[in-house]
Order: sequence, then C-alpha cells, then structure tokens
Amino acid sequence: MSRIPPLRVGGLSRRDFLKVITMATATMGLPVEMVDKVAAAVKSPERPPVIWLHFMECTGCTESLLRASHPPLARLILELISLEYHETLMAGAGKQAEEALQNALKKYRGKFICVVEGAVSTKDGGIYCQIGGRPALEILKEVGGQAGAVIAIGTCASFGGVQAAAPNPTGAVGVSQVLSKPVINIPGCPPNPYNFLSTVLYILTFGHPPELDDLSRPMFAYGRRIHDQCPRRPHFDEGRFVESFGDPAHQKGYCLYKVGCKGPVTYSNCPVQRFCDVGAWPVGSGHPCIGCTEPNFWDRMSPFYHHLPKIYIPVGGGIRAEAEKVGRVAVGAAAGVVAVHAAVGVIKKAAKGLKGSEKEEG
Ligand code: FSX
Ligand code: SF4
Ligand code: F3S
Repeated sequence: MSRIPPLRVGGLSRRDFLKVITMATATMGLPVEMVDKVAAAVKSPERPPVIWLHFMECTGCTESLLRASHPPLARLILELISLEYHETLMAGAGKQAEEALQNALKKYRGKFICVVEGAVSTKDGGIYCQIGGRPALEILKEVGGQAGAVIAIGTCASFGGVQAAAPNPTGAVGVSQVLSKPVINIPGCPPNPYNFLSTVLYILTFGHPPELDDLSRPMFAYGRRIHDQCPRRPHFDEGRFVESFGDPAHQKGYCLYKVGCKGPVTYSNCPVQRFCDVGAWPVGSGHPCIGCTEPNFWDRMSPFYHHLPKIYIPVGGGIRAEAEKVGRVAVGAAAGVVAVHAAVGVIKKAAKGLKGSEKEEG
C-alpha cells in the first residue's frame, strides 16, 4: 500500500478495504506481511471477466456472498471481477440476457472465468433443468468449454449437492463430472464467501491457483478437519458429550459427536473462518456439523442426528483411524493441479490485456 493511503479504494472506505483484505489474506494462510501484495493485486486495473451460471440450487451461494449484513465483502468481490453475466444480479432478462451472454462469450473467449452455482441434470438429455428452453447441460458445455478457468461454487456445483441425493431422479452431478477440463471446487452449502474471495484473490496475486486437495478444493480452506480445529475438541477428548439437545451438557457447550456431529470426517475451515459479522458457525451455535463440504453429504452423512457408525468414542482420547478412512473417501473426478495452474495462467495473462476498471483511488 502507498505511504499516503487513499481514503477510498474501489468504492470502499480504506478501513473496510483493509479489514476484508486482511481477513482474506489470513484465510489463505498467508502471513500478515503479504497483505500489501494482495491489496496491490486488488487495486490493479486487471479485472478478470466472469460469466456466472445458475443451475439447480437455492441461490444461497450468491446470497451468502452478497448478503446485506456485510456489504464491504460483497462490494470488493464485485470490484475485483468484471461480472459480465449473472442471472440473479443482472438487470436484463429474456432475449436481452441471452444476448449479453453471447456477446460476453464472443468478446472473452478463452479468457474468462466461468463460475457455476448449482448442480447439472444429466438424465434424459438434461431436460430437468432448462434456462431459456436450453438444458443447463448444454449451456455448461458451451460456456464452460470456452472458459479459461472454471470455479464451482457451493456443494451443488462441486459434487451435485441435495439434487444428487438418492434416488437422484434428474441425474444431477457436479460440474467436474460434465466438463473435461479442470474445475476448482469451493464446496459448502452454502460456502463461506471468504473461501471464494480468497481463491480469486490468490489467483490474481500469484498468477496460479492455490494448492488443491484430491477433491480439487483449495487446501488453505479444506485442508484440515473441522474436528481438529473445533473449540469443543477438549470435551471430545475428555469424553464429555451432549446426549440430547437441550440437556445440561448441551447448555455447557460439550461435544456434539453423539448427537450427530460429522466434524471428524469433514474438511473445512468453518471453526476459524466463521460466517457473518457475528462469527457464527453450526457447531458454535450448538448444532452438529452435517458435513456440508463433502461429496454426497446428504447420503453419506445422514441420518444427520446419529453419529457415524465407523467412528468410535475414544477411550483415553484421540480420534481413531477409522474416521480418517471415512473422511477421505473421494467421490467424483479430482482435477489435475498442473492443468488447473495452466488454465488460470491463461486468465491472468488475458486479464492484463483488458481495459482498466474505474476504481476510485482518491
Ligand atoms: Fe447448493 Fe448454492 Fe446449498 Fe444452496 O446456490 S450449495 S443448495 S445452500 O446455495 O448451490
Ligand atoms: Fe467439535 Fe464435532 Fe469434533 Fe465434537 S465431534 S469436537 S463438536 S467437531
Ligand atoms: Fe457445513 Fe459443517 Fe461447516 S455443516 S458449514 S462444514 S461446520
């Protein structure tokens, strides 16, 4: 950042700007010294064009990004990218919207980021999810196929989500099961907006995506189990469990394992990267984690209020190896990290050639 700091950055007060950037830098697991570098990437006029597709979902992913209770985060995301098409946010509708999509495809072919929200129906030619009379399956192939990089936001787009729960009547799948190119997954139902923002910021700052796990999720956000970061963990280790909701143990904030917590087999940063301004997250609010960042969680993690059969309550502390096996069951294709790096490199280069933004600096 400059020595004489501007009062406003990209429409945000300098205070709000720094707050969001510092949080995003911490989310990436980077030291505080990197805040300057990340801030410089945000202030750069290179804004990657984004085409944002909506398929089978509840729109909670967009809602969690843009919720009114935290406007600086939403504003920064909208400043950071050049949103060319987004059905929830755009003013145009019908033919006008279709035109906007086609124009953006022509203008930014191979250079835009395709963000997908929602699962894709594949059964019977994908007819169970259509937009403007076209199956989502066809739209995804057309748009995703021309994108420089693809990000699946939310568990629906990453792994199919609730739509893919048994018996999955529409043949719903995640984006990576349709496209034959790498996809970065940001799961969660809904995902934490900072995980999305930090992923985009990481790409803009370093010119390549962050390290990904075997399910193509950024390691900085999904590299550790809920259970290993949970403030209730000392109760688990000491065998202090909630037996039923509302009992004295629940009121004392004991471990929720026996009432169904899937934290031992769920990989996410929820305990440290909480939601909303009040720092809420399921376990912190007294509800078991239902494993919403994991593939097929509607089937694998339910019944939600029963503990996982393969995990034992430890005698003498520690989690048994069985939990590790259950937690790392990979479902669906994991994208190759090298290929993702290459694809995003194209975006970074392309963004350099794009017209600068109108960000305020004064
Ligand atoms: Fe899915 Fe997004 Fe769950 Fe909803 O739109 S990840 S249903 S909370 O939010 O796609
Ligand atoms: Fe926390 Fe759940 Fe693990 Fe208990 S089982 S320590 S509540 S993550
Ligand atoms: Fe989802 Fe569990 Fe986090 S339910 S929001 S992964 S605590």
